[in-house]
Amino acid sequence: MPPPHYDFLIKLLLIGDSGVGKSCLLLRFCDDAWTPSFITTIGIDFKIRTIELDGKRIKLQIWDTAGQERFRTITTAYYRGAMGILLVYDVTDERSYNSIRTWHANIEQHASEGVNKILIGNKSDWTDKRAVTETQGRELADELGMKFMETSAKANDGVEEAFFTLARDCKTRLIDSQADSAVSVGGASNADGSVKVNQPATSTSMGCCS
Ligand SMILES: Nc1nc2c(ncn2[C@@H]2O[C@H](COP(=O)(O)OP(=O)(O)OP(=O)(O)O)[C@@H](O)[C@H]2O)c(=O)[nH]1
Ligand SMILES: [Mg+2]
Repeated sequence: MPPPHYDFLIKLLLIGDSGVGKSCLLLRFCDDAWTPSFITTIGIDFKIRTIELDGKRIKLQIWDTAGQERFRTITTAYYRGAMGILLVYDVTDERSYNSIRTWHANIEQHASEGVNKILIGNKSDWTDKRAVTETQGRELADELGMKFMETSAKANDGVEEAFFTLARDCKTRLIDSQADSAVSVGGASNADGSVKVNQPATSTSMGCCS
């Protein structure tokens, strides 16, 4: 079998109210593209982008969920496999900001223990319609124990940083710590020397399936 074109696979998940810009963030990050038209996501979708972190090729499989309530059963099923979650609100829509606590509670209930999270305030370019300040975003993130970043999928502002920050946090938690323990038990890694974390649903380190 030919070797894979990456060292590690990390699964990320985008959640938040409908219309906050989850699909646009994904389109920007994976395809460096932008569309002003709103095509609401039906159920779930995903895109792939391979990035380099600390000299390792990390394949990011990013799941984009539908914000609409009617898809909640389907989308919630994807929480468990996520290693990192982006909780997105729209800085021009206070209601989407107020929903973050509910989204966070859903993560607590359905995602794997210790999953990495980041709070994203999107549409930062839309200054004359802003309804949520950066300080409010930061305070909520602090309260919920998450990192925080404002982004604009439209202006391509902060998008790379947001995904890279979350990917790096996941890598540190899942891969570097596993590599450490593999070394400590005598190098229990793959034949090529890498440690692949691509089965979160069965990994005990993800604390799931109990
Ligand atoms: N001004 C501005 N508009 C944005 C930005 N990101 C997304 N939008 C617009 O917001 C609308 C909704 O974007 P989507 O990415 O489809 O929203 P979503 O969160 O995926 O919505 P669901 O799939 O229904 O959950 C679209 O009309 C986008 O063009 C942004 O950074 N700035
Ligand atoms: Mg969408």
